[in-house]
Amino acid sequence: VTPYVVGSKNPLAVAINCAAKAGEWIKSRLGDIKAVNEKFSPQDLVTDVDKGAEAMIRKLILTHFPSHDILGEEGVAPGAAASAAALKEASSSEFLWIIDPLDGTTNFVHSFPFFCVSIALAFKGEVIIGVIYDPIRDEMFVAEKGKGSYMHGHTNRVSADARLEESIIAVGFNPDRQAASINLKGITALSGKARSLRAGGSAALHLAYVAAGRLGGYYEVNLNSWDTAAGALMVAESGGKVTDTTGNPYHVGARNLIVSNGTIHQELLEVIKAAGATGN
Ligand code: 2AM
Ligand code: CA
Ligand code: CA
Ligand code: CA
Repeated sequence: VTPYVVGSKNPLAVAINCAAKAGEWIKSRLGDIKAVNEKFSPQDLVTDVDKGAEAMIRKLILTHFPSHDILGEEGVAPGAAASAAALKEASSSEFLWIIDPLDGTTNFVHSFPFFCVSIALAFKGEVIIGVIYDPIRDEMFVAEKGKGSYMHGHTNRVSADARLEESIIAVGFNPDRQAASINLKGITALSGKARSLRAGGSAALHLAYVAAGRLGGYYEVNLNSWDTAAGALMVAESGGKVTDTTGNPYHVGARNLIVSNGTIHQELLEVIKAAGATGN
């Protein structure tokens, strides 16, 4: 018996249902945003759709699991980082849902079709379920600890790229100014080494794409747990590797990540270290 199945309620079904419902609603609001606000800067936006999607997901989760805790991006003070300490504080029960109702808000605001809903469930601090839904392509990426990673019935496997020079690596243009300059150093170093780089603007979707073998890896500093929790499990369950930028194993409080198919992981770590772009 899996420890997280409470009575007849299945948290994976709830996670998928939440992601599908929120995703469909987000898609219906594309080009119909009522309010766009800047959190700290013109690079850091929040809309009524981010808030509405989070409210929808919270309500659905609590209907099924009233005793569970929920950490969502729009439920914390703007700029508050989901550090390991903050996560511990947010979680008084054994179950903590970690949600990003809309990852890729800037894309959504500009009708650039690359954004997703990310929902993870952690049990005693360890992520056991991860769901990432792209409503534009109707792609539902699902991972369960120890049981694999799937997309619409297909098992996800990371890419077979043998070397960094055969890989497409995703990177991020983080809205935080200090983080952006560190990321740029990493990006510069990677640009000569990888086959090509992509910056899609959604951390969670980058992780799902590494899990699905569409990207060889992903590097970004200054992420939050709601960006990474679902996707990190997904990459691991697809046979890939997720560490912090210095090579330590992933945990939900990790802010600076290197993610890969496993084979090219050491190469990525070395490039980022040599560039002084670990962010640590
Ligand atoms: P968001 O769309 O949920 O805000 C873009 O490079 C990525 O950075 C997105 O996943 C985006 O998530 C995230 N992001 C946006 N603002 C951020 C911030 N202030 N700090 C860290 N990450 C952020
Ligand atoms: Ca945001
Ligand atoms: Ca995010
Ligand atoms: Ca978000």
